[in-house]
Amino acid sequence: MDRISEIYNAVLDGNAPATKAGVEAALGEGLAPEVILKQGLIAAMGEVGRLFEANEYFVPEMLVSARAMQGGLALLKPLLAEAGATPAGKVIIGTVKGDLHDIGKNLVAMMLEGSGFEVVDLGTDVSPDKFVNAVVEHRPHLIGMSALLTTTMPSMGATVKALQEAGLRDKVKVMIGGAPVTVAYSNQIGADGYSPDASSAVRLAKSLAGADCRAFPNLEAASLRVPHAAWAACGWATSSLHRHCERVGPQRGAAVGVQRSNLRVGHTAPRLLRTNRSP
Ligand code: B1M
Repeated sequence: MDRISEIYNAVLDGNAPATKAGVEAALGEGLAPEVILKQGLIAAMGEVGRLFEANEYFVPEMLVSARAMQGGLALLKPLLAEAGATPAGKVIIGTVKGDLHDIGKNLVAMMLEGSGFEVVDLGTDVSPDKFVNAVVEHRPHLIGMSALLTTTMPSMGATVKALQEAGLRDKVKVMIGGAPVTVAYSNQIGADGYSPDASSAVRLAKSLAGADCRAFPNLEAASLRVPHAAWAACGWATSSLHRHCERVGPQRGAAVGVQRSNLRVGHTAPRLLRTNRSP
């Protein structure tokens, strides 16, 4: 088995020592850090996400894989920084004010990191002001907020408002998640998207961070008008779709093979996302 496959399998198995040893050996053999990252760690975390969505992996498996990946990533980070590798995007993430639950947020952060994002984790009990200050300081593509308590969810809305008041709302995308959070709530507070779990959070973050219509390049605007319920069922805030449609405009003839009737079926939309995304 070649070194990259060894690393890939070690992450899939959640085997942290083997992941670390594989990365060390690969570096010793002169493999480029970016190749190890993309073909080993990131590819494996993509597969972990797929297995999670197929109900073959559950939260514990995803956690151990993410931890294994982080061990390997820690070895690569300084080398990637030296080589000036471009991250998929920068995300600021935190659990909102008054809320100390961080297991889900940490998992989302690890999955994002495993997908090539630079993640600034503000921790728990993060106030709207702290999010705003972090946006000023770090200039991220995205803010990710997590809430596990119904009583702390309003802090998500307060943060969106604080971003507006600071004149920063247009400069950063906002995604939210956590057990009590819903797509309806995301729409209500004007967030750009909601995702129900860590693996779909990665997909959402990639699309939002693209900021250039990468999410729906091949869907004609007319199709997008039909399936909002379907997209919403898959965790997309319809407000963000509306904004997106306005930007994209009609892209005629591009929805090759896409049946509008398919779009009414809840989970067809993410598949379209994958198949239609630009490389
Ligand atoms: Co708390 N707690 N807790 N708790 N706790 C819940 C959330 C609760 C549902 C339990 C219950 O009553 N059945 C309940 C909330 C009720 C409600 O508001 N509706 C509750 C309560 C009431 C409380 C306290 C108020 C209890 C008390 O003191 N009286 C208190 C509050 C403290 C505070 O935050 N101020 C409290 C305290 C705690 C502990 C400290 C003991 C501990 C937290 C430890 C920690 O996080 N470090 C804890 C725990 C562990 C839980 C439960 C049991 C598990 C939460 C968890 O980690 N789930 C929880 C009951 C439950 O959920 N069964 C409960 C696993 C995790 C992987 O899932 O966090 O949902 P989750 O994350 C998922 C998705 O939601 C999503 O992806 C993740 C991975 O798939 N996701 C995102 C999460 N964030 C996302 C962000 C995104 C996208 C997706 O984009 C940015």
